[in-house]
Amino acid sequence: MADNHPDLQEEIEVDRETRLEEPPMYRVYLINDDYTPMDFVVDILMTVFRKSREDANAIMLLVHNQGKGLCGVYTYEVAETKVDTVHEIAEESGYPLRSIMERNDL
Ligand code: TYC
Repeated sequence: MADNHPDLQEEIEVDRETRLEEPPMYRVYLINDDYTPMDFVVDILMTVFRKSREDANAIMLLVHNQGKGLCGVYTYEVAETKVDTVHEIAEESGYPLRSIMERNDL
């Protein structure tokens, strides 16, 4: 496919070289549930994901209405720590709030 398109081939090669320097990035999402209070989710977004109250509120409503919502994009270790921190704080408080991470280029 790319064999017939020199520009595309070049882009793919440049992309491969770029990947050697840039680590893969991971999208971290919050998942909706019926039990975690909205205020608790807003607090998580402000403390764990460093969002303003306004952004935190908008993301919380998006998750509530659409099932999941993007909280940030991070390197693997940082993303994993965010997910673990959400689960630890939620469990401590007795809420079923879940967070997931997905590789950004998949
Ligand atoms: N759906 C929850 C409620 O109505 C609020 C909520 C939002 C829960 C986002 C989880 O990730 C979540 N209390």
